[in-house]
Amino acid sequence: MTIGFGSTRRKEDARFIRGQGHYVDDVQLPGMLHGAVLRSPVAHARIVSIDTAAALQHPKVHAVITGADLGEQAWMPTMSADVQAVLATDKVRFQGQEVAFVVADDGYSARDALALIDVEYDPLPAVVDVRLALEPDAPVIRDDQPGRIDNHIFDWEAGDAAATAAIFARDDVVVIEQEMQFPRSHPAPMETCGAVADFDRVSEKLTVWCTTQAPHAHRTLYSLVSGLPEHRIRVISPDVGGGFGNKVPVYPGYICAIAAARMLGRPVKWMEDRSENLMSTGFARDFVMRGRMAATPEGKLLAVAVDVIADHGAFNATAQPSRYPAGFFSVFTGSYDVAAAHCAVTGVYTNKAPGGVAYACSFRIAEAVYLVERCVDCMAGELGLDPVELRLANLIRPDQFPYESKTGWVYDSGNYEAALLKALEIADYAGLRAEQAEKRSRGELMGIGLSFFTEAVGAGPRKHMDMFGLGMNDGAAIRISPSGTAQLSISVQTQGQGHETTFAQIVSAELGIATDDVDVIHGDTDTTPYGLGTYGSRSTPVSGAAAALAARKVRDRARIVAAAMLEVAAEDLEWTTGRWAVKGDPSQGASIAEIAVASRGPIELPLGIEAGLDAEAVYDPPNLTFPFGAYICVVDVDPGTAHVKVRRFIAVDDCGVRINPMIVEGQIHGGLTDGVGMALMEMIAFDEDGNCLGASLMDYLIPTAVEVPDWETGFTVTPSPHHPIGAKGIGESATVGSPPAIVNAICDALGVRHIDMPCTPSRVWDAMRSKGRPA
Ligand code: MCN
Ligand code: CUM
Repeated sequence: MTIGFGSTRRKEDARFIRGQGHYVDDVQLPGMLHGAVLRSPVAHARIVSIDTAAALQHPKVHAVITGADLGEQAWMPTMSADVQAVLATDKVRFQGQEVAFVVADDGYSARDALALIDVEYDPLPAVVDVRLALEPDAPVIRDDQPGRIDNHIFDWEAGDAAATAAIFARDDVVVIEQEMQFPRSHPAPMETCGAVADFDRVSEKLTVWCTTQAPHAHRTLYSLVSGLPEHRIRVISPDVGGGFGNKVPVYPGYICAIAAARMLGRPVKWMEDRSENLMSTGFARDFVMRGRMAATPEGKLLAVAVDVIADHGAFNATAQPSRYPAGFFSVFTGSYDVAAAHCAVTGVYTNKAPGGVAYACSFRIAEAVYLVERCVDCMAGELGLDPVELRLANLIRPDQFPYESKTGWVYDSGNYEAALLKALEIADYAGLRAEQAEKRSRGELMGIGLSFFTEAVGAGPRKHMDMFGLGMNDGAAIRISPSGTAQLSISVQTQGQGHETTFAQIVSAELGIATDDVDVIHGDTDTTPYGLGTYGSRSTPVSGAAAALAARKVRDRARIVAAAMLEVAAEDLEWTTGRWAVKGDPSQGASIAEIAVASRGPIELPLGIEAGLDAEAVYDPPNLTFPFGAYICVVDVDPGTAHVKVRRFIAVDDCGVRINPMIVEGQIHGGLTDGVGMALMEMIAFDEDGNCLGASLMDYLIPTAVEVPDWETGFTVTPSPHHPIGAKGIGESATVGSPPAIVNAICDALGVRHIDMPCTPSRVWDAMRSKGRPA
């Protein structure tokens, strides 16, 4: 029996390792039909006509739905104040865009019938390069918007432009400038996206099983799109085979399944295949950044500035809740105490799939950390300082917390130097530099790279964010059975993070009952309290806080009941894990289980006290939590093939109080692996006509166990001062923090200033050639 925090085994694995997980594609309903999406083969074209007659003749086809059939519902609102086509009516705007939806008896027939739909396209030139998209003669992609004459979406800035410019203008500062790209990448979860929609014509209730990280938020959007009242929509997110941000947005396929189920009066299932997922669903990153940094010649960082061109694809469907069009990018001053900072971000339409935040990004912090950590290394090179030395001299000091950044974020707590020193010690940094010097003398290319990151997770305070005007609070409800076991329902949705275990541990720690005696209910809007879902590593910071607060309410109620049981005043009782006992006489007391039965049993409860111990809480976060970490990467570059081997990777993370250190470790291992993918191999590439070149996992490479080292991890614990249990999020830290460490290591190995991700052998080869290698 285990109680409270610690590395207990994951409850959910009992079903997963037996193959008993239950995913959307496992849902089978009587009379269920199957849908398939016809997608555009071209990136940009006017639709002249769509002829569905032959497809409708297919003996197993029940319906062929086009944008015209959807009427007003052919467009849906996005989370970034834009609209997105559910099914294209006027034009197609990216390769893979949804054009029609076929419903048939089975999935094979539905896909066969797609080939029978005859669409006449009038091709238009495609806009692929985001830098050319703003040229005056660029074709206008979003001519559905009245009066639009270009591809510009937004300009957004943060920080103090004048103060920053004044520092750059000083003649006693050293300035570096570096252009860099964070390429378009893909979360590529194991399970692709899909939905089963079922509409009961009698009760007018819609049930949607769907691959979503945010069931309640999706319900709100389905209500907006379908016109059905929210209480008549039930969204069930069963087991989800990985999300990584891919399953935050609402996709046209979901809406089509819902529309078809309502039209036909039968359940409709839609599951996309791997290529569809890679071509059309929410991408990540795609930032072209020009960073500048100013420092004194002695190495005091003074200012950082960045201009960004953000490629948002054909619709601005960035699924993030902040009031800022570039999400949390304005944390780009990172972990350093600078005097001034400024960023300017321009969002642009191109003929590519929509998206923008996904892949464990913390809403653009991945881009922000990459920018600042690459700039710090460029500056170290410029000043002739060791990158460790420059960082140690400029990290925010422990006595500066809570620290207000130059762009207005208030970092809750931190002890940065301790984390960095710990990483240096695990790595034996001095030893590594000695080894490198020796290898260099033999012509071997070994590199050592550092990064230090600060994350901002737990969206979030109303000051900075909302979703469709809804504040980002999350509920938790606890029901205590008469025998003292508990069911906790939560609004967030696990996709592999282990919530069934860690949320049970939170209740267990608060009430002193065994983790096995707490079951977690999630992923069903009919049985869980409202809340906005799992992304931006917000489950622990927000929903975890709600669970702890609900448990504390249970404890408070238990105290009153215990006082009645023991015939003492409530104030005379004290809590020792699991029990209310009389102060000074611990033998006189009652456990939660004893109190639970008494609360429904024969004793007389004080006036106004309800039977049972059930309680609910809603948590409205006063601030984000700011986890951080220090990473060190060691690479060897093969001088003959330019292949990069990540030989060692040391990660010291601080996410405050850790509920389940084993799960935290697992999150870090996964995130570091993502980082290797992004740094070395992942990129969604397009040819000049806008054809997606990475529509299969043969072309879009993701890392495997072969490409990654045995991770070496360490930790420090700096609790969050405002979180009920002092925990900060961890789910995205390693993905956000690791890419710059790897690129910094490669640059260090080659002696070059910069190389863009992904650092493929051909790019590394070119960089080697620029340094006169091979000799
Ligand atoms: N945890 C803990 N102690 C802490 C912080 C977290 O024990 N101090 C535990 C949590 O209780 C939870 C897990 O670690 O079980 C991750 O918690 P948290 O940091 O709150 O993140 P979320 O649960 O909100 O997960 C979201 C995050 C995001 S945004 C992406 S993207 C990502 C990630 O999680 N997607 C994942 N990790 C993933 N891991 C898996 N297996 N699959 C995904 O799709
Ligand atoms: Cu940015 S990917 Mo996660 O927030 O689901």
